[in-house]
Amino acid sequence: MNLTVKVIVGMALGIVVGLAINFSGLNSEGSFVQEFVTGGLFHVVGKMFINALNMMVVPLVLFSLICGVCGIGDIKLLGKIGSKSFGFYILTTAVAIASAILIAGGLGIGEGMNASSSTTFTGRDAPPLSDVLINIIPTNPINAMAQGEMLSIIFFAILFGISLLLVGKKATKLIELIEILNEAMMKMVTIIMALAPYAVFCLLAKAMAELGVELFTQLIGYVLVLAGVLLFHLFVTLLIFLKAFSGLSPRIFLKKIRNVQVFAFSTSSSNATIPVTLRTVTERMGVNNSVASFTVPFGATINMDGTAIMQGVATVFIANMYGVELGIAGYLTVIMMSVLASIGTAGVPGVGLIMLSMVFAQVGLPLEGIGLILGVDRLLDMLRTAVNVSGDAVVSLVVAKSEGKLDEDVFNNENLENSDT
Ligand code: DAS
Repeated sequence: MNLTVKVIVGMALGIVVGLAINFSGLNSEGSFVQEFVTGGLFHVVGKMFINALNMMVVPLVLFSLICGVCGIGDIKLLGKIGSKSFGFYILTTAVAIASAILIAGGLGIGEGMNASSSTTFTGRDAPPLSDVLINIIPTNPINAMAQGEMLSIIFFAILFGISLLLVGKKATKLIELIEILNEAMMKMVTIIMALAPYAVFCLLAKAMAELGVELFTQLIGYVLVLAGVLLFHLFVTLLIFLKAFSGLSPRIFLKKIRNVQVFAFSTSSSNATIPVTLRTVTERMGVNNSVASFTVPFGATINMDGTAIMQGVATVFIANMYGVELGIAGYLTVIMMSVLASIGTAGVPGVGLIMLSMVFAQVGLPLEGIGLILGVDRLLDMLRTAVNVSGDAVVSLVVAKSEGKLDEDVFNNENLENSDT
């Protein structure tokens, strides 16, 4: 049984057991069930899993980002193609998360639950944006890593990666070592995510026992709003962006990108989809390999519109659930953190959730809130990964067109089948 199915089973069992405990009244304050089951076993297992996710944030971002920057290969590549694709990737991700926060905030998902009344979490005020910007540059990078100050870690990792590129050939061995460390971190994520079904069961059973059927309906609202914003970004925002910046046909794009989206959906991994994305944008869409060979792997590392959308919707949902008032400054911090988090997020299953704990920590939201959405995250990871890779393909087309490296006859040839299909 693959992990996705196991997580769905864990989620379903957790909901059923939690609601049964809630309806039976067994979870009353001081009862055996409340003391040793929901507040005991389920709380401990769930908390240990959330800690394990949080444990991965610093090493994953540090090594993934240094590898992403060093993967550029040649500092000169950071020239026109590099800066254009970086700019477009950041733009689409920022638009993605801003639309997510506006739509989710406008719909008020998670409001009225006041989960903090049955738990001990209280949000802390988000730091002023000026402090956030000043603290991007760490006075002590090691201390920043020890304290989990992610903006400082991201700044240091990008600067360190660029510095390694400037060192040149002498740095090859160190870059190879960091690539190995990055691969080890992703294997560690895979090990941790293998425990997700059990953690999902415990976290959802505890939450449902405490908050009852209303949490269930709130979770359905979260899933529907998140799926809606993801589809809005995929079929509206990205297509408007494609038409506006390249003049290419959105209809033909959607027809040709479908096999890539299906592969990304089934693997939940942008990295695993790179070969399929590369073949599709070059063979079926006419992007010259000199552009695609940079923009596609670069996008798989730093561009995650779907992940940023999840982080925006989840932040609104959990802030409302726990009655934490983030305010404009708080949400601007969330937008910046999510854009930066998506830069530091490797394209493997479940990392978006790990980065979410970084966003929550930055604005003072309770990490335990992740436990409420963990159960449905695996399913949503499939959809948001399909959105991530679609964004990579759109920016590859826009950059290739602007560089005169797009064969439009190939793009417009609707009969061109791909070796993948
Ligand atoms: N599954 C990640 C990817 O490969 C995205 C995520 O976890 O949010 O893009």
